[in-house]
Amino acid sequence: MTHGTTPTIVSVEAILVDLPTIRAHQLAMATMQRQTLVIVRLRCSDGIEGLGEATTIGGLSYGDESPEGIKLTIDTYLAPALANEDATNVHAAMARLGKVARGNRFAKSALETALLDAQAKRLGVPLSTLLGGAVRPALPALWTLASGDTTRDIEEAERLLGERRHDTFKLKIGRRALREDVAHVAAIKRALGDRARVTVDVNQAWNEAEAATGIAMLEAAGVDLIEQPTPREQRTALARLAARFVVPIMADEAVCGPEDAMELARLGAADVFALKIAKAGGIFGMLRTAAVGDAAGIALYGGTMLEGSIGTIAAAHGFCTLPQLAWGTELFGPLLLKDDIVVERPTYRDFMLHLPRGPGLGLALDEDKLAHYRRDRS
Ligand code: MUC
Ligand code: MG
Repeated sequence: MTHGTTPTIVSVEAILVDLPTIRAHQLAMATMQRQTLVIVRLRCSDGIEGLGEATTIGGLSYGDESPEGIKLTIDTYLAPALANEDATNVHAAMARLGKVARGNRFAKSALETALLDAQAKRLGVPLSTLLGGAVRPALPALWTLASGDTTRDIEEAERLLGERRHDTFKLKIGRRALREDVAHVAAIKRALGDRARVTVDVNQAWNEAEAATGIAMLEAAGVDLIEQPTPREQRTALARLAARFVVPIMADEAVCGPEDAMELARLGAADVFALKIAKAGGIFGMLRTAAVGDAAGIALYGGTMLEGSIGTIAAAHGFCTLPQLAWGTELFGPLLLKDDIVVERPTYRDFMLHLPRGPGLGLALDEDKLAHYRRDRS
């Protein structure tokens, strides 16, 4: 409930935006030729507008929420619940959304970002300041090699190393036969040597026996980190693999919020947690997940759903406040997109993503680009 001149939420718009990628991006579960962003514009009675983003990978092939479903959920259930509510109280607004909708973490994350962006703009501070302050002004950001071709991936890595843009490369495997995948990774690691770290993401594609074989070979090839080798539900399999190998095992799909983090920590199922604001239902859920990881002595990593600039910078404001972030981030989403819908694209230099310094997210929409790329353009 609101009092006196407290700014209220006037409207919430969810917009589907289709952006082309710079090249095909091949993952175990999908090949992306474009990315669909769900952009949220939250307008307040004091004229302030907050932006948010919910983005997933390959329709419904990665998570439980699709872009179209996220828009429907926001339009039908979440936006009406926020109408005329206090725009300055993010926790109260999110609690209200928790009452009208279970789950739907991606949609809720976009709305939480928009509320935080608006409130930080209102206070005239960067979003990270509203969260308590950044402990690092920039974040290490890796790049994912996923063209589907080993030679092309090596050329891409060499170019990005030369430009001092990325010095860690994540390879998406689990799509081809295990030995083919391992040969691909080993060839890239051999070519890059000690000049770059190489990690792999299997996106749940292996069973436990395949994973045991694959991880042994990847460890021998010098791979630095193995992400989500087995299905997310199979936590004890992940625990056995984590106990068996020296190379760190990272949970991604298996760890969404703090409850998952507790259970994985109890089982000793992961050495590293991949944090994502979308999986956790927002920045605050991500911070709570991180706190469980901290308490359990689990290293942290800033993950992505391959969001565009708005979702990426929202995550960056959260990640830069974490006490530890031992494995850096993969916040390269905007670089995978050919074009953008913000006026000033995020800055990547010296292997880092540098945070904008303006109030809120520090981003402004490019209205012409938005009009051009929105799915419902007339
Ligand atoms: C994932 O599963 O980690 C992150 C980078 C990338 O290429 O895909 C993702 C999603
Ligand atoms: Mg992953």
